[in-house]
Amino acid sequence: MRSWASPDVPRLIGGHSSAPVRINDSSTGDLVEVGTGQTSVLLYVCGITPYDATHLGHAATYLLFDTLQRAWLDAGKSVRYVQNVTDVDDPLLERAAQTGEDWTAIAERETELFREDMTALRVLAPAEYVGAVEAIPDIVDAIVALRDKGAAYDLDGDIYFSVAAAGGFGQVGHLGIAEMVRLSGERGGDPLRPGKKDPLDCLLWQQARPGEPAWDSVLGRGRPGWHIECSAIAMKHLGPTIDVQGGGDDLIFPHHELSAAEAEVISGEFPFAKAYLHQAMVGYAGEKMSKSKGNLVLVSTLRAAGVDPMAIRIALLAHRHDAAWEWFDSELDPAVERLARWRAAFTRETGPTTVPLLARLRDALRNGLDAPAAMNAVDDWAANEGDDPAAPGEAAAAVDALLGVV
Ligand code: 5CA
Ligand code: ZN
Repeated sequence: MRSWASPDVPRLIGGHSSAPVRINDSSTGDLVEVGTGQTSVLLYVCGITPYDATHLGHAATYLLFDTLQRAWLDAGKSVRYVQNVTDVDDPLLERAAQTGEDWTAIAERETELFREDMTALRVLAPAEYVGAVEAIPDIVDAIVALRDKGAAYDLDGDIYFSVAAAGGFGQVGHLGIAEMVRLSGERGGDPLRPGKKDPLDCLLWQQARPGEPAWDSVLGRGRPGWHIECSAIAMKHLGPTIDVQGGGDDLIFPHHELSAAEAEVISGEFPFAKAYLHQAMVGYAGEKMSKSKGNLVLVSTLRAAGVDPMAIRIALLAHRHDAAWEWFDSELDPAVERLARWRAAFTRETGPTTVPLLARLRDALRNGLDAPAAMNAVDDWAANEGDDPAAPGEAAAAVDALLGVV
């Protein structure tokens, strides 16, 4: 699939030599170094299911991984970044059935709108942007590999992954069985289906159902399950193991747990990802912002109303990624004002030296991707006077490179 155009990232002086990049690894709860000692890092982030437009929760998630990449790039690493598009799945087909529209038309339209939103927000693009549909041959290969290893079984024509085959199952979310069963039922699984060997076993291949899209394969005619989509795409484009697997924290279980388990059985290597990074859920009007609940604030609506995408970016980055937060419409005005203050400071004749600013930006980002703390450093620099004529340009470049705001 076509990706979108990445913004340029200015190179800053002094980044490479200093401190490691640390993130909050959700699988251990620890602040862990990622990419230390490596010149190149591998990142897989779960993409959208394109049945509705990008809301601020999605945007917050993709901005988190944008911030991680900026921290890595500043540390002198090259990043190999892959993202998927779940362009065939139940929610998309259900939406098509409700509206009478063709499911492929919905997927194409909403994916294009997502690209436009990401471009406007200056989010770094994946090198490989891969749709589930185009990945079906790779997904089928992955399922065959699982079957060859005795980790898959047939149930009335559908093929299931057997969690019993995965020694590392449970190591992403560390949840109890009852909690996993509950979440699986809420998030696209079928724990109660009779005949499964374990309630947590998940669909790998669903045989063709009347009125649904299906593809011919050595597994019979059907369509892929959700978790194996991401395992197969990540392994095909990044290899058997990666540095960071990411998404919103609603994906920790079952999605990332099962994607990792499947990849680990296929490769024989544990863990699939050295670290897991998640964006806590963004709420609105008292509930998780979600396409299915319809309580949405869309990036495209704000853009159409004339809001500067950089103000949206600032408003979202003002929240830490590791605690759930709720969006209030009243947050936009202060973000617009903050952006104006920064821009005025970047276009001054002179300013205070940027040495402390760069140190604070790097310290904040390299220790848990603390964008709010990084933005406070910019506020402080902008509020001070100085006589360095190079400083405004240097500060603008630093804020562009590390926070993506211009
Ligand atoms: N296609 C799958 C992943 S393979 C999917 O979850 N798609 S999605 O469109 O539902 O979500 C896209 C990304 O946004 C996911 O990483 C998801 O965890 C994240 N996300 C969804 N809702 C929110 C929210 N309210 N706050 C923060 N992130 C969210
Ligand atoms: Zn995924």
